[in-house]
Amino acid sequence: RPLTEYSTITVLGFGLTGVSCARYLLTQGVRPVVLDSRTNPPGLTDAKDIAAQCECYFGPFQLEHLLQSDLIIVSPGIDRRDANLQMAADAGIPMISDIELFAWVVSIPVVAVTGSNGKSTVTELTGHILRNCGMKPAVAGNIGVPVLDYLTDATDHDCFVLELSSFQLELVESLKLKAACILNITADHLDRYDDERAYERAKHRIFQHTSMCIWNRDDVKTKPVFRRKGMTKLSFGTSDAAQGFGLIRKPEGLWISWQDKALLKVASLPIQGMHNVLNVQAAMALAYGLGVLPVEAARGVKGFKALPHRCEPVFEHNGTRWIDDSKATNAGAAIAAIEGLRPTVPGQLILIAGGDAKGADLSVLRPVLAHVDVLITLGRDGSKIAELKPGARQVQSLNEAVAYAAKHCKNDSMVLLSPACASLDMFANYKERGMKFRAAVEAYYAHN
Ligand code: UMA
Ligand code: ADP
Repeated sequence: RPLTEYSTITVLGFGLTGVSCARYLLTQGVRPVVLDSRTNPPGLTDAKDIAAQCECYFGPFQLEHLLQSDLIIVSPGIDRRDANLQMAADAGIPMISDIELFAWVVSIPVVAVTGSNGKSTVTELTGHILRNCGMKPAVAGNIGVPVLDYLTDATDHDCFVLELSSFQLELVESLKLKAACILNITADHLDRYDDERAYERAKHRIFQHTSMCIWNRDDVKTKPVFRRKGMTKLSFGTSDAAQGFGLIRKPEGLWISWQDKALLKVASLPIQGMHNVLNVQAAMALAYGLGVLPVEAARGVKGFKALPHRCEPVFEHNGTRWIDDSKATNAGAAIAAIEGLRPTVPGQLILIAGGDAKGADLSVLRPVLAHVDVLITLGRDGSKIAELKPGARQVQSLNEAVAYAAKHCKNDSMVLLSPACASLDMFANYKERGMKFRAAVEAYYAHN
């Protein structure tokens, strides 16, 4: 149904997604109604020109505005369990995400990745591989560039690589993907889901209409649960595998394999840790879904740089490395960082963790905390992590955490900020947390 045939399209939320939806609809000759439950949403400052062309209502959602709509485009940050949204859904008003709207109009091949951790790394790495193999990918989605922005800009691309969150996938019905990957599923966002199964189901929606379903043999929760005509499955993991991507040991070390043949030496990878080995396999698998042979993709990995705030070295003093892993916003990410980095630290491993746990059970951290020498916690749920290790130090600020860590590190130690929690209780976002960490370390050593 052409968009102009809807009488009222409502855009819910006026952040990055809402602004991109409104902008796109305006280019299609549709003047949307825009609602945001905050009186001064980000779009009002960042996209005044768009706001001026829409019918806007800011402040708590009014049911009458929702019921007047015949299509509602919901931003991912808005919980669909909101009572007004439930009533609109009960009234039969269709609700979609910006990704679904994109699916209605996109005309070039699309691949996508979801998972609890590693999505941004795999999305960027897939884009990097494809560019090195002569393609022109548009890299978009949860990574920070709304997908519709690429449809309004006159840009020259031959495929899309999308990072999709569970929130975006909840409201996707018809997205056809050449290949899609679920990297891993560990508990996250339990403040938005009734239970872990609901979160898993949202992730599995990525396989609905996918030609090549890519999953992780080390995490059975990622395995596609149904069969469909024309669908193929491809796996990756740390085991040796006759099909798909795996790992094989040679006298000179570990290699990533493809169909049992050594393809790429792990020691030559530009990103470290076993979690990143899996990320490289997943990115090569997605590129394969677009026709890039693994042997070409392996060459294309070269030159990729770790993204900021993901196990990023930010300072070194007397042989002690300070690592910013602020993007570790759930326990699974922090576990991967600790397990991946511990073998590289001859001295003490000092961990700074804590923040907003988003309702997650943090006790899953207990086994890896045994490999941490000094634990420093902060933030709303810091005490829940401190309880898991005798002798943990609870502090009030990042500056205090840095000063305590600096006093306790000896030569060849590592101080790792890998919070296992979201940042929103103390910072604007994980980027601000990471930048303030780096600034605090630099300031400490400038004065001591
Ligand atoms: N809003 C309401 N009521 C609410 C909640 C939000 O009106 O109850 C409004 C806010 O006032 C704000 C707007 O909705 O004006 C914000 O919308 P949003 O929270 O959906 O965020 P966007 O700015 O549209 O950014 C979203 C993603 N944000 C979330 O999913 C929370 C961005 O992912 C994504 O990059 C962007 O779309 C482009 O696709 C961020 C994220 O934190 C990075 N994602 C989560 C994660 O990675 O864990 C899922
Ligand atoms: P996402 O976009 O899913 O949040 P990122 O690539 O931004 O993923 O990485 C977030 C955090 O997750 C990083 O701090 C990193 O330590 C951890 N991580 C990255 N890849 C993986 C993986 N494959 N498995 C577990 N943890 C990972």
